[in-house]
Amino acid sequence: MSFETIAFTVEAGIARLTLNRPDRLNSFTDRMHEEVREALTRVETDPAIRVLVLTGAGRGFCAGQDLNDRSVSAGDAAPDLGASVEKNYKPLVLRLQNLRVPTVCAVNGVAAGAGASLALACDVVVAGRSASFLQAFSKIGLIPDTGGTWFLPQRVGMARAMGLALLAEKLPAGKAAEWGLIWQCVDDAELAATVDALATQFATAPTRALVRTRQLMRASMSQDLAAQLDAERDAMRELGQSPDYREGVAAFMEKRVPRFTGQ
Ligand code: T3D
Repeated sequence: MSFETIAFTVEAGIARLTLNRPDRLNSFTDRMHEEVREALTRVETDPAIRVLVLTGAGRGFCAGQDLNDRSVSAGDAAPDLGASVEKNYKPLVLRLQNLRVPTVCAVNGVAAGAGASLALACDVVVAGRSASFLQAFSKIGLIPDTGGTWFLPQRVGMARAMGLALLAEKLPAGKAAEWGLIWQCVDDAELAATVDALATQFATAPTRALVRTRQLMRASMSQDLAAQLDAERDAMRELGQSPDYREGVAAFMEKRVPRFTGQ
């Protein structure tokens, strides 16, 4: 696969997708959306892939939509942003949330606009200390899209979500971790090694169990305890028949490291 706006590699079960337009802080063009879609299709269809790592090239993670592509000159017709969201940003979030493998986001710098929401759509988010999260939307007359209005209140509570969205102030990575917006903030020099260790752990983990866990956690946002207990029962029934469960129990009994296949 050869790409212009992203880098994509697969090695030892780890797919790495790097947004690669550093001069524009990796903001999204239509081309980048197309290439990300293609990479996600590979992740969805290659059974050897056990984890996806998402990051950005250069000093930023992603600054959301490339505003150069949004002509606002007098006399120009207004862009249909709803069409753009429907075609690009909404499917991107849904695909990540439903991906057949766990996702890790390495936030290497500023994550702004849809770029911030994109990071939050991943299962585990680790940020370098110099990174920040910016709900830039209110500065240009928009709302936090790409799931921003869903992720923020759930993670940090309504008061903080509202302040972040309405004031559009940068939230430093350390505070983002303190507030529970992300999993972890590490020193910049440790980001790559921390994410590599996580990716390696996930690449040898019981993938189906991790993905079912993600589904159940998300389902808990919209159903009561009884329904959640039913869903847990169903997942346990399904996973109890999986090769990885057998292997996990066998390895425990034999006091050895399990060799999970992701099945
Ligand atoms: O439109 C649709 O399809 C609907 C969906 C929309 C989703 C969205 O994401 S809307 C929100 C779009 N994003 C923003 O509003 C963020 C805009 N960027 C910024 O506010 C700042 O760049 C940052 C706070 C992210 C970083 O600031 P700073 O000072 O570290 O860097 P900078 O100098 O502003 O940016 C560096 C370069 O990247 C600069 O180019 P230059 O001057 O060196 O040639 C800047 O123009 C460019 N850049 C940054 N963000 C964008 C961008 N170029 C195009 N689009 C961007 N979003």
